Amino acid sequence: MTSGGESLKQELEALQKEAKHAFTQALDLAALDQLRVKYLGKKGSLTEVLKGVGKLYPEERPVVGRNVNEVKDDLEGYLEICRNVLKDEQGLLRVEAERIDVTLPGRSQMPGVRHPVQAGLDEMSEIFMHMGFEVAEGPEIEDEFHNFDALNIPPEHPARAMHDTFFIEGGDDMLLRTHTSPVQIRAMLDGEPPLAIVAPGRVFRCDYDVTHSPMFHQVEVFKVGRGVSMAHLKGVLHHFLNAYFGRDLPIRLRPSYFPFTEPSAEVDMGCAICDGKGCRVCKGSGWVEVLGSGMIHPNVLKAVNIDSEVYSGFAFGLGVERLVMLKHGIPDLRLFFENDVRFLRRVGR
Ligand code: 2U9
Repeated sequence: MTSGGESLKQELEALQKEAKHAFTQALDLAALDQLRVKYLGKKGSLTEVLKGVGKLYPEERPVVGRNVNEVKDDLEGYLEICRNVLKDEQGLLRVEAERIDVTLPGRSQMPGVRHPVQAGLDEMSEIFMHMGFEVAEGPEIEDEFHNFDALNIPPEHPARAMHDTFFIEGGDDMLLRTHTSPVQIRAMLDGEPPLAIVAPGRVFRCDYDVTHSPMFHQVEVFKVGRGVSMAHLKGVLHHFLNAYFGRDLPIRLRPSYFPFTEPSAEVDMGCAICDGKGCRVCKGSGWVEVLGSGMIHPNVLKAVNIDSEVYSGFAFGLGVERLVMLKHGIPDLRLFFENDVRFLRRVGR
């Protein structure tokens, strides 16, 4: 072999050694690929060597040319091995980085609770549903007929004054319902007696002090049928209050007046806080007022086309916040609307 062929061979060997060493030093696949381009690419070192082959004597060319191809094959094989090693390494690094410690304690969930008022509404509705009452709901924006006229509330009644009721501006006779009674009116207009309905929901009045909120919740109940009497009213009330307060507390009815019932009665319950002995809540009397009730006024039945000579009905209404306060000993109505989670969690469910 001529000195030209010999030196090309040596150059080739040096290149092979250098490239292999460089391949093993590559830290990642991208770096390795750059080295592939540098040594084996179209403009790479090996191509440069190949150019030198053309300058050799013709008889030397095939030998050295074969040498070049052998080195190329060898380097490509070596490159593949280095590539696989890097791939394995990176896989292991990823597994390591993404390792999950299954022995760590889980992140605790903080499930919410129903708002105490909603819990009260649901509990109360459920008790009436067990007694066979059907739940009915209606619009919170009402007209004067369903909210007042049909309920025998005359135009001069103070509840109809601007400062007692939220009227809708430009709404022509529309207002935020002041009680859930319009739901009962709609139920009686839609159905035929016998009817037994419980109407839970949100109501609005222009009232704001320690014991009144402009928005509060009511549950109203009525039953209309043949021969419905005050005895049925008292029986239902007694069962309801026992079930809600979870114990047998006495009740008493005191004569009262509401436009939509005649006769009307306010209902007192033996004080659940002191068991009737007398305390701050019952102002020493042993009794607390819990709701209003009565027999549905004949004028109300007339307004919904029910013949009061054939049918009669009882009705009562209660303030949900007030009853929830009595049951849980909550001292201030405003706690319901401040949304302090410590309060909500204690009383809500
Ligand atoms: C119809 C006929 C009669 C429902 C009644 C009361 C008495 C009553 C108050 C309790 C506390 C309202 O939330 S509160 O301020 N309710 O005193 N409610 S009788 O009488 C009706 C309802 C519907 C058709």
